[in-house]
Amino acid sequence: MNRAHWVGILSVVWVVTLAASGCGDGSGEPAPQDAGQDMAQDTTPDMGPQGEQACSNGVDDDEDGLVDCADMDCRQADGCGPIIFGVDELSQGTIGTTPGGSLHSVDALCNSKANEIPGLRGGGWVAVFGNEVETTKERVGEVEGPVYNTANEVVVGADGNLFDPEASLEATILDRDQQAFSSGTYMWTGSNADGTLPQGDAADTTCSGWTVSDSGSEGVAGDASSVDNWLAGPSRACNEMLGLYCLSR
Ligand SMILES: [Ca+2]
Ligand SMILES: [Ca+2]
Repeated sequence: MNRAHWVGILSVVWVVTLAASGCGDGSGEPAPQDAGQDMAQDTTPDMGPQGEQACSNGVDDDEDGLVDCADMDCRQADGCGPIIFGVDELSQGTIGTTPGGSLHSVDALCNSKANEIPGLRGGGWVAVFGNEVETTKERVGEVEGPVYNTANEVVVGADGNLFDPEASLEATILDRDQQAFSSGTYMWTGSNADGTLPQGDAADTTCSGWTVSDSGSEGVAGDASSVDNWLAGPSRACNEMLGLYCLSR
């Protein structure tokens, strides 16, 4: 076998090896000069992993400038604090439907609304909302900060409490599309700023326990555009279509 034969055989072996590795096109044409370089680049890891890999390691894993809970990737991760959002124009004052009844159907509504937000999951959401059977705070429980809005902005700081009547929110509560509510958008709450039930007749504070939708009755609502009156805003007529705040627990 002469030298020309050996060169021919080695060339065939080289092309077949490249084709088997997925790098050549298998056409028998010589692979481009930079084929080996491209293969090396394909197997080089990206600069950072996809998304924040660990939400409590103090490291910006994906190098996007946002560490742990501050990174949107960590929304709803264990230890990253609850999220609150608002949904407007959901119901007249008849949310409770049953006199003195449970408000769990309202929580189910929050769970279904949360499921519609990309990146969030339903399950464990509660409406920030109360009646004479269960006050808002009894239903929702203690909510220590940090609490985040849907844009992952801190609404209640790490040292704060959602039901602190003296404190303003650090950022407004947003809708499911991370947009602020316009002035004059209200959410039914039936709550004082500290989560307790407002004083007075239920017909004037909770649309009679959230069972009536007449213009002569009223329910306490929060001003969704406000950082101060977001929970305990003005009473609104029970025939208005207002929304709810939903909180992940
Ligand atoms: Ca990050
Ligand atoms: Ca991290």
